[in-house]
Amino acid sequence: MPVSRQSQAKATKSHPHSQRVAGGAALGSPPSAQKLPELDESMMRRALALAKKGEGRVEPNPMVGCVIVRNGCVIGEGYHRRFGGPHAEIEALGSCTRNPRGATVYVSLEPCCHQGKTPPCTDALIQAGVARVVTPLRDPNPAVNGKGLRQLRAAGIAVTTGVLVHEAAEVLAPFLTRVRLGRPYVIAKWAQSLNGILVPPLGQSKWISGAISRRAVHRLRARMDAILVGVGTVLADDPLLTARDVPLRRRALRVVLDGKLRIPVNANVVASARTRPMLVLTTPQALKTKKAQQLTRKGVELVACKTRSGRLVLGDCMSRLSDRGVTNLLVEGGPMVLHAMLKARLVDEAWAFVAPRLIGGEPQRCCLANVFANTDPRAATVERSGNDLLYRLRLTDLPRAAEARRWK
Ligand code: AOF
Ligand code: ZN
Repeated sequence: MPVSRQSQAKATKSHPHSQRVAGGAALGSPPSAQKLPELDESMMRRALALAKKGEGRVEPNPMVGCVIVRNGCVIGEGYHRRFGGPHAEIEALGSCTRNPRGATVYVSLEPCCHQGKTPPCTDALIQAGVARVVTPLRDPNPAVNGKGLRQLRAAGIAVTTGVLVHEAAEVLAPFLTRVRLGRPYVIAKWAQSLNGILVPPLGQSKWISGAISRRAVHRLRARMDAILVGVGTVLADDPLLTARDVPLRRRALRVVLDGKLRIPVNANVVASARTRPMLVLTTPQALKTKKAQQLTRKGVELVACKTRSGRLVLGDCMSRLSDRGVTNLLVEGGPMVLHAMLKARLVDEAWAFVAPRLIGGEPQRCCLANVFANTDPRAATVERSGNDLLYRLRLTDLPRAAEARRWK
C-alpha cells in the first residue's frame, strides 16, 4: 500500500545474466562473509517491489514476489502476474539462469502447500533443492497458515521469517484484510475545497478537483474490484462509475447503497447494467417490491443486507462484497456515505484531493480536517496532483504485522 513507504527499491526488469546482489556493506563478497540481515532485507525489498507489479491483476489472490540468490548472485526472480496464473516461486524458479540447488529463496509470503488453481509451491521448492527460504509473513489462508513452512523445514530447508514484516503487510494489506477480517480493503476518495466543501451549490460546476486529479481517480478505478456510491450520488450526478481513458487492469463491479431503492431505472449505471456489472445493496423489504423487479429486468443484481433501525448495516454490506471476492473497494461518496464509512472505522485509506479554492457553506463532516480530528491517522502523505494536493491517510493498523512479528 502506497501511504507510508514509498522507498521500495525498484525491481530490475529482468536478469539476462546473473547479477551480483547489492547486499549492503558486503557487496560482492562471498555469501558467508556478507551481513545476512542486510542481504535478506535488500532481497526482500526487491521481492516486494516485484510483487507490486501484480497489483490489480492478481486479486483476490495476494501480490507475491520472489527472488532467488545463489553464491551472492540473483539467479532468478518473478512474481504472481495474474489470478489463476503461476505463483511467484514458480515464475522465479522457471527464470533461473543457473541451477537453484543450494540457493536462497526470498518470497514475500509463505509458500503455499496446497493444490489450488496451481500445484503447491513447497513441492517445487523442495524438488529444486533450495537450501533456504526467507519470508516475512505466514499466509493466513487456512489451507496454508504455517503448514507451508513446516513442510519446508521437514524437508531440511532452513526457514527465516519476519524479514520486512511491516513492508510486506503493506503490500499484502488488501489480501490480509479480506482473509483475516472478512471485508474488502477500503479506499475512500473524495475531492474538496480548502474549506472542506465536497458538493458545490447547484448552478456551479460539479468539478472541484482538476483534470490531473480526475485522471488519477480513473487510474485508481482501473485496478479496483468494486466502486461504491450512495444513491444520493446517483441522483445528484448520475455517474457511470467506470474507468475511462486509462489502461484497465480489471473491470470493477459498480455498487450502489440504496436501502429504499430510490435509484432511477433510467440512471446511467442502470442503463449500462447489461454490459458492465452493477449491484444494488438494499434491505430485505425493498427486495420484494416492484421496483426491485424492474431493476432486475434491466440486468441489475440486488442483494439484501442486514438493517438496524431501518438503515443498512455497513459492516454487513462489506461482508457481502467480500463474499463475492471483492478485495479492493473504492468508496466515492457522497458525503453521507463517506462519513458513515469513516465513523464505522471501515476505511483503510482516505484519499482527499484538495483543490485551491473556497466554496461557500459549512464544511462536510467527512472533510479532511475532521478526518484528522476524529480518526488519528497512522500515516499520512501529501503530493501534488496538478493544482490540487492529494492527501493519503492510513486509518487502520496494518493487518497482522504485530502478530507476524511475534511468530517465528
Ligand atoms: C504462493 N505464491 O505467488 C501466491 C500464493 O488458486 P491458486 O493456486 O492461485 O492459490 C491461491 C492461494 O495461494 C491464495 O489464496 C494464497 O493463499 C496463496 N497465494 N502463494 O506461494 C504466490 N499468490
Ligand atoms: Zn504457491
